Amino acid sequence: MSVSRRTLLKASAAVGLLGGAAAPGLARAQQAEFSYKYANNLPDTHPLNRRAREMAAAIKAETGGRLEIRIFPNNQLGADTDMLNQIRSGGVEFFTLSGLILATLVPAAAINGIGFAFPDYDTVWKAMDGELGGHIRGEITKANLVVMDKIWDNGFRQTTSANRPINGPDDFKGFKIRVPVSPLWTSMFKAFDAAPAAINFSEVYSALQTKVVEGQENPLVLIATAKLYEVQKYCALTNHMWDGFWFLANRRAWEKLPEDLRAIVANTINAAAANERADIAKLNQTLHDDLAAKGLVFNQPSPAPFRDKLRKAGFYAEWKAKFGEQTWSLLEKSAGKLA
Ligand code: X2X
Repeated sequence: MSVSRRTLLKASAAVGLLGGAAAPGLARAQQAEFSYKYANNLPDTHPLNRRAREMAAAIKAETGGRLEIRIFPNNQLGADTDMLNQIRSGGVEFFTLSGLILATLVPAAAINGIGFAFPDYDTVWKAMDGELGGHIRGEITKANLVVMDKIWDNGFRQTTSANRPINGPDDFKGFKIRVPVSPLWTSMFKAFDAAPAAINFSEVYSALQTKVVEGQENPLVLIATAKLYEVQKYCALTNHMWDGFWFLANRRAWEKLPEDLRAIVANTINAAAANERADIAKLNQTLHDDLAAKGLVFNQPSPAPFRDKLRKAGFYAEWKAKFGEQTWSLLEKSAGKLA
């Protein structure tokens, strides 16, 4: 029997098993030696997903079709806290997650979210591509996850609200604000005397629409791509923290890949991260005007009163003790003295 005839017979047997309708899936399974899932919580139109699609295509091409990465954006496979379980168990092979949410498993990964730590992007990238990021990745590795070198940008976070603008820390008093599911976030908004509610991103639009909460905080790129401006009126440019996404892999799935494939995957993912950072930098130049045109009312409060409020509430002292001397001093080394 010729090879092509044998292959054909095998293929038709498999089609029979799958009921015939799965022919495209079959072609894919035959083609790729490894078919891995990459899940994330962001809209399809966010630069992270645009660059991820490009990245997956490049990996497929450069591995000669041996590794296929299927992308599941927009919480299709569950909310962040579910996906964190899946990346640990191997239910998904790749996942991008905010360090602050990952902190439920790897406490040090929340360090970049300390309020008002970073004055600008230059300081962020020096820290996250340097010693501070290296330290965090070491802790993630100890928790038995694989992490790529370059963190992807989420951004400096801004505060939106439905009924009134946030001009200073006093406006946070009693403010019902959605925060991601993460102890640091809840702690910070409690220090502002706000009323934070921990809600996964998958539920944010509807929580704002149904007024379960009055406001939320996220970078402008997400306020735009997740269309949060449709259910919010005001946007205070609070820049209260910088947040990014670590590109994680399940360890067993990663170690199944031959070393030459791993090198291609890591290089391609890290290159995509660099492009995604540049996309967001570019978008940040126009998003203020774009969102204002869509009806969002902007204000730019001074950061000093917010920082003072956190200091007086004991926020910095509390988290310095929680993170410990090593992690905290690496933050201060790159971003300046805090507490
Ligand atoms: O949940 C959020 O607000 C988001 C999308 O910014 C994060 O993933 C932390």
